[in-house]
Amino acid sequence: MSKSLTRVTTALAAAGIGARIVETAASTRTAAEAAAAAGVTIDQIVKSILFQDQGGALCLFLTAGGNQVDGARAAALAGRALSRADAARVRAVTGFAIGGVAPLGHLTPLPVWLDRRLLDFVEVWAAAGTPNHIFAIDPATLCRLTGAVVADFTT
Ligand code: 5CA
Repeated sequence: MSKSLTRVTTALAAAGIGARIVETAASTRTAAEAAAAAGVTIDQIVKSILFQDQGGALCLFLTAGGNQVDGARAAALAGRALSRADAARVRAVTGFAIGGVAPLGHLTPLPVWLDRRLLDFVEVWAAAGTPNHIFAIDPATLCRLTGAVVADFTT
Protein backbone atom coordinates (compact mmCIF):
# COMPACT_ATOMS: atom_id res chain seq x y z
CA MET A 1 0.00 0.00 0.00
CA SER A 2 1.36 3.47 -0.83
CA LYS A 3 2.44 5.71 2.05
CA SER A 4 -0.21 8.23 1.03
CA LEU A 5 -3.00 5.68 1.13
CA THR A 6 -1.70 4.32 4.43
CA ARG A 7 -1.82 7.81 6.01
CA VAL A 8 -5.49 8.16 5.06
CA THR A 9 -6.37 4.66 6.23
CA THR A 10 -4.57 5.28 9.53
CA ALA A 11 -6.22 8.66 10.09
CA LEU A 12 -9.68 7.19 9.49
CA ALA A 13 -9.00 4.17 11.71
CA ALA A 14 -7.59 6.39 14.49
CA ALA A 15 -10.86 8.32 14.45
CA GLY A 16 -12.83 5.08 14.62
CA ILE A 17 -14.32 5.63 11.18
CA GLY A 18 -14.96 2.48 9.19
CA ALA A 19 -14.88 4.35 5.88
CA ARG A 20 -15.18 2.46 2.64
CA ILE A 21 -12.00 3.03 0.61
CA VAL A 22 -12.40 1.94 -2.98
CA GLU A 23 -9.58 1.30 -5.43
CA THR A 24 -10.73 2.26 -8.90
CA ALA A 25 -9.54 0.84 -12.21
CA ALA A 26 -10.07 4.20 -13.88
CA SER A 27 -8.48 7.46 -12.76
CA THR A 28 -10.17 9.55 -10.06
CA ARG A 29 -7.72 12.42 -10.58
CA THR A 30 -10.50 14.92 -11.28
CA ALA A 31 -13.86 15.44 -9.59
CA ALA A 32 -15.66 14.40 -12.80
CA GLU A 33 -13.67 11.17 -12.96
CA ALA A 34 -14.28 10.49 -9.26
CA ALA A 35 -18.02 11.10 -9.70
CA ALA A 36 -18.14 8.66 -12.61
CA ALA A 37 -16.17 6.04 -10.67
CA ALA A 38 -18.35 6.37 -7.56
CA GLY A 39 -21.59 6.63 -9.55
CA VAL A 40 -22.62 9.86 -7.83
CA THR A 41 -23.31 13.45 -8.85
CA ILE A 42 -20.30 15.74 -9.12
CA ASP A 43 -21.25 17.82 -6.08
CA GLN A 44 -20.92 14.67 -3.94
CA ILE A 45 -17.18 14.70 -4.66
CA VAL A 46 -15.00 16.53 -2.13
CA LYS A 47 -12.27 18.53 -3.85
CA SER A 48 -9.33 19.40 -1.59
CA ILE A 49 -8.33 22.85 -2.84
CA LEU A 50 -5.25 24.45 -1.30
CA PHE A 51 -4.37 28.10 -1.07
CA GLN A 52 -1.24 29.62 0.40
CA ASP A 53 -0.64 32.87 2.22
CA GLN A 54 2.31 35.17 1.66
CA GLY A 55 4.36 33.26 4.22
CA GLY A 56 3.71 30.00 2.38
CA ALA A 57 1.29 28.54 4.96
CA LEU A 58 -1.53 26.54 3.40
CA CYS A 59 -5.29 26.73 3.90
CA LEU A 60 -7.56 23.88 2.81
CA PHE A 61 -10.98 24.42 1.27
CA LEU A 62 -13.06 21.24 0.99
CA THR A 63 -15.24 22.07 -1.97
CA ALA A 64 -18.20 20.36 -3.64
CA GLY A 65 -17.06 18.99 -6.99
CA GLY A 66 -19.19 21.29 -9.13
CA ASN A 67 -18.25 24.44 -7.21
CA GLN A 68 -15.23 26.71 -7.64
CA VAL A 69 -13.47 28.46 -4.76
CA ASP A 70 -13.87 32.23 -4.88
CA GLY A 71 -10.41 33.51 -3.95
CA ALA A 72 -11.72 36.72 -2.38
CA ARG A 73 -14.20 34.86 -0.17
CA ALA A 74 -11.51 32.34 0.79
CA ALA A 75 -9.14 35.16 1.76
CA ALA A 76 -11.87 36.84 3.79
CA LEU A 77 -12.43 33.63 5.76
CA ALA A 78 -8.70 33.13 6.34
CA GLY A 79 -8.22 36.79 7.23
CA ARG A 80 -5.23 37.18 4.95
CA ALA A 81 -4.28 37.38 1.29
CA LEU A 82 -4.25 33.99 -0.43
CA SER A 83 -3.21 32.60 -3.78
CA ARG A 84 -3.50 29.11 -5.23
CA ALA A 85 -0.83 26.80 -3.82
CA ASP A 86 1.56 25.37 -6.36
CA ALA A 87 1.84 21.62 -6.83
CA ALA A 88 5.25 21.31 -5.15
CA ARG A 89 4.07 23.18 -2.06
CA VAL A 90 0.93 21.02 -1.89
CA ARG A 91 3.03 17.90 -1.97
CA ALA A 92 5.56 19.14 0.60
CA VAL A 93 2.96 20.25 3.13
CA THR A 94 0.24 17.64 2.71
CA GLY A 95 2.30 14.68 1.55
CA PHE A 96 -0.15 14.13 -1.29
CA ALA A 97 0.20 14.84 -5.00
CA ILE A 98 -2.41 16.95 -6.82
CA GLY A 99 -5.22 14.70 -7.99
CA GLY A 100 -5.06 12.54 -4.88
CA VAL A 101 -5.01 15.09 -2.06
CA ALA A 102 -7.10 13.69 0.78
CA PRO A 103 -9.05 15.90 3.19
CA LEU A 104 -7.18 14.41 6.15
CA GLY A 105 -3.95 12.60 6.96
CA HIS A 106 -1.75 15.56 6.00
CA LEU A 107 1.89 15.73 7.06
CA THR A 108 1.21 19.18 8.53
CA PRO A 109 -2.03 20.19 10.30
CA LEU A 110 -3.93 22.80 8.29
CA PRO A 111 -6.84 25.17 8.87
CA VAL A 112 -9.82 23.76 7.00
CA TRP A 113 -13.10 25.16 5.67
CA LEU A 114 -15.90 23.00 4.28
CA ASP A 115 -18.30 24.06 1.54
CA ARG A 116 -21.83 24.10 2.98
CA ARG A 117 -23.08 22.43 -0.22
CA LEU A 118 -21.46 19.15 0.88
CA LEU A 119 -23.88 18.96 3.83
CA ASP A 120 -26.79 18.47 1.40
CA PHE A 121 -25.76 14.84 0.97
CA VAL A 122 -25.95 11.75 3.16
CA GLU A 123 -22.63 10.60 1.78
CA VAL A 124 -19.78 12.29 -0.07
CA TRP A 125 -16.63 10.86 -1.68
CA ALA A 126 -13.10 12.17 -1.30
CA ALA A 127 -9.63 11.27 -2.53
CA ALA A 128 -7.84 8.75 -0.32
CA GLY A 129 -4.32 9.95 -1.11
CA THR A 130 -3.88 8.63 -4.64
CA PRO A 131 -5.42 9.30 -8.08
CA ASN A 132 -7.21 5.95 -7.97
CA HIS A 133 -8.50 5.60 -4.41
CA ILE A 134 -11.59 7.31 -3.03
CA PHE A 135 -13.61 6.87 0.14
CA ALA A 136 -17.19 7.53 1.17
CA ILE A 137 -18.02 9.43 4.33
CA ASP A 138 -20.91 11.27 5.94
CA PRO A 139 -20.12 14.98 5.44
CA ALA A 140 -20.85 15.88 9.08
CA THR A 141 -18.30 13.28 10.15
CA LEU A 142 -15.80 14.63 7.61
CA CYS A 143 -16.33 18.07 9.07
CA ARG A 144 -15.72 16.84 12.61
CA LEU A 145 -12.62 14.83 11.68
CA THR A 146 -10.99 17.66 9.79
CA GLY A 147 -12.00 20.33 12.31
CA ALA A 148 -13.45 22.24 9.39
CA VAL A 149 -15.47 25.42 9.66
CA VAL A 150 -18.59 25.17 7.49
CA ALA A 151 -18.74 28.21 5.21
CA ASP A 152 -19.79 29.64 1.86
CA PHE A 153 -16.74 30.42 -0.23
CA THR A 154 -17.67 29.36 -3.75
CA THR A 155 -18.68 31.22 -6.88
N1 5CA B 1 -9.17 13.00 -6.81
C1 5CA B 1 -9.94 14.14 -7.23
C2 5CA B 1 -11.35 14.08 -6.72
S1 5CA B 1 -11.47 13.85 -5.00
C3 5CA B 1 -9.20 15.38 -6.77
O1 5CA B 1 -8.20 15.31 -6.12
N2 5CA B 1 -9.80 16.52 -7.13
S2 5CA B 1 -9.25 17.93 -6.62
O2 5CA B 1 -10.12 18.90 -7.21
O3 5CA B 1 -9.15 17.97 -5.20
O4 5CA B 1 -7.79 18.08 -7.14
C4 5CA B 1 -7.55 18.53 -8.39
C5 5CA B 1 -7.44 20.03 -8.24
O5 5CA B 1 -6.09 20.36 -8.12
C6 5CA B 1 -7.94 20.76 -9.45
O6 5CA B 1 -9.29 21.14 -9.26
C7 5CA B 1 -7.08 21.97 -9.50
O7 5CA B 1 -7.73 23.03 -8.86
C8 5CA B 1 -5.88 21.63 -8.66
N3 5CA B 1 -4.69 21.60 -9.49
C9 5CA B 1 -4.48 20.93 -10.62
N4 5CA B 1 -3.26 21.15 -11.09
C10 5CA B 1 -2.65 21.98 -10.23
C11 5CA B 1 -1.36 22.58 -10.15
N5 5CA B 1 -0.43 22.35 -11.06
N6 5CA B 1 -1.09 23.36 -9.11
C12 5CA B 1 -2.00 23.59 -8.18
N7 5CA B 1 -3.23 23.05 -8.18
C13 5CA B 1 -3.55 22.27 -9.21
